[in-house]
Amino acid sequence: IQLETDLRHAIENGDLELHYQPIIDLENGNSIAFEALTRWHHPIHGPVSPARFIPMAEESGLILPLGRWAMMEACQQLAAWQKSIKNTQNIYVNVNMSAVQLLEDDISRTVAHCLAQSGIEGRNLRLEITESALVANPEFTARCLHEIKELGPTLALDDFGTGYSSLNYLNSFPIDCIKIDQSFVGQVDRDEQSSKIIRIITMLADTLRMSVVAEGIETSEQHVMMRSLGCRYGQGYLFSRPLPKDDATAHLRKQF
Ligand code: G
Ligand code: G
Ligand code: MN
Ligand code: NA
Repeated sequence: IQLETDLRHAIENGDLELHYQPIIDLENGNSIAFEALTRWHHPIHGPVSPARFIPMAEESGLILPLGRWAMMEACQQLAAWQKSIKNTQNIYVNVNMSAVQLLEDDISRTVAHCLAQSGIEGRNLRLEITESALVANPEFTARCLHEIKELGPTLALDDFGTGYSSLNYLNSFPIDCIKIDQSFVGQVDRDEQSSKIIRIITMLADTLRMSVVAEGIETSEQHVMMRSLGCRYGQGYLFSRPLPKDDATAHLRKQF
């Protein structure tokens, strides 16, 4: 409860920070996007893991102000990069969006506000949702997602393969990209079952005209395997950890 109060203050005082993990085109090694990940450095306890404070924020409702802050911050950072670094107009930023935000925030209004304030184009924002977010209230969620898409952003299904959604669901939502969960990627060079599942996911994505991102690539063996299984994009410690914004800026400048 104290931690919850502290998180509320951190949001109000601007004590949260975003780190940015590059998403790589596995064919040429170029960064095509950054996933924004919220970081909290507690004044007493030091860094608190999002695996701890995100669920707490979801239960307490703090995810609404936290989520609005993260989306605005990510959009403004992208706007700053596009202004200061040439030829970055196609770089986009991924922001994680919790089911609670979909159900309880006026999410398309939040998205429209972030785009208007930052000046970035809708197509340069990608929102990541999990399968479980689709299951809670499918009709309402589908409507929200279509409203968001009308503003220009694209949608990625995060942690794919770990949730409960049926394949049937994939087609009922306007999803542009599937992110294969790192639990499959971590096994791909050791376990034939994982590589078969990954192959099926990439074929499915091709059929549905979605792109595929492999999460959690840590070794060059995994990189090679994911490419050969039909996965075009990836992220993971092999390429880069999530970077503080100045390091992400330096990373971009090296490429452009
Ligand atoms: O960055 P890290 O792997 O520690 O993140 C752990 C979890 O927290 C991941 O599932 C990630 O999606 C989630 N997460 C990190 N930042 C945010 C955020 O800003 N909003 C939401 N909803 N989830 C986040
Ligand atoms: O659930 P989501 O995919 O949003 O979570 C992303 C999380 O995965 C972040 O916390 C990020 O720090 C973590 N992550 C990113 N790359 C790697 C990796 O190569 N290995 C591991 N173990 N975690 C990673
Ligand atoms: Mn994610
Ligand atoms: Na994920």
